[in-house]
Amino acid sequence: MNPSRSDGPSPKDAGAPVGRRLVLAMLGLGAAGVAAAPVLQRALESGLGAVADKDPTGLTGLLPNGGGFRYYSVTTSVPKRTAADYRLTVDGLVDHPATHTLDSLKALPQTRIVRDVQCVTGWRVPQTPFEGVRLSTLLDAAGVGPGAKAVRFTCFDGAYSESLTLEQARRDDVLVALRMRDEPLAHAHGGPVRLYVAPMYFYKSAKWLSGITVTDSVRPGYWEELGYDVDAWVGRSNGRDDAPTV
Ligand SMILES: Nc1nc2c(c(=O)[nH]1)N[C@H]1C(S)=C(S)[C@@H](COP(=O)(O)O)O[C@H]1N2
Ligand SMILES: [Mo]
Repeated sequence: MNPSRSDGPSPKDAGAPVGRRLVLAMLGLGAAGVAAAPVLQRALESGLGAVADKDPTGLTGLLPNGGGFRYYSVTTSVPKRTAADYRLTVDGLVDHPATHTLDSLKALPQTRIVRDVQCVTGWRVPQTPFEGVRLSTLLDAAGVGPGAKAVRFTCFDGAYSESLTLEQARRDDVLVALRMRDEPLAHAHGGPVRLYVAPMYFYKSAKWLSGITVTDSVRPGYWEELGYDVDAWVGRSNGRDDAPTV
């Protein structure tokens, strides 16, 4: 890990220099980033949390998340949801609003996709399997109403949000994912259920998914309010070839 490199996801990284210095100092104490990660995690959950709440510094992106992934959360802590208490609501401009449980999602047809994961800050994890229910399946079951143009996603971290146009949301490679790397989706990766938008930068893949709302226009998501592109296609240069060429 190179602590001098600023690879947090936020355009507002410069906003909290004290917090960043403190964390970089802590990272320097560990023999490696991996050793420092629990220290950083504890700091984020206690004192430093005041600085990192909503993580405007992108500090959580310095945390390794295994297998080449970085851990991202815009909140300092996220509640755990199990099969017993997980719920996913589908509402908005639909004929049949629905509430899904983990078991009801598991009972639907599952699709497995293996693609590269690409964070907009530069890191990339090749050929990562994700598996779950096509978002289009849930939208069709709910019956998308007239005037619907977009889909908004909300999360049980209480802060993150994302959006897609209806056309994007209906793509075959957009999943409500229950599994990653052929295992149940771990909490750190947004489990038990996250969105997985294969052809776009990973910030589109909202973790800890709790709400799908069909809307009449695209409402920019959390990072998009802070300057990220709403249309987050990963370019052909990154080895994907199915994004629109417009
Ligand atoms: N709820 C939520 N989802 C999120 C984020 C987040 O901060 N909160 N960060 C996004 C970004 S920028 C990335 S790169 C990935 C990171 O996923 P990972 O923690 O599984 O590596 O989650 C995306 N989804
Ligand atoms: Mo990211």
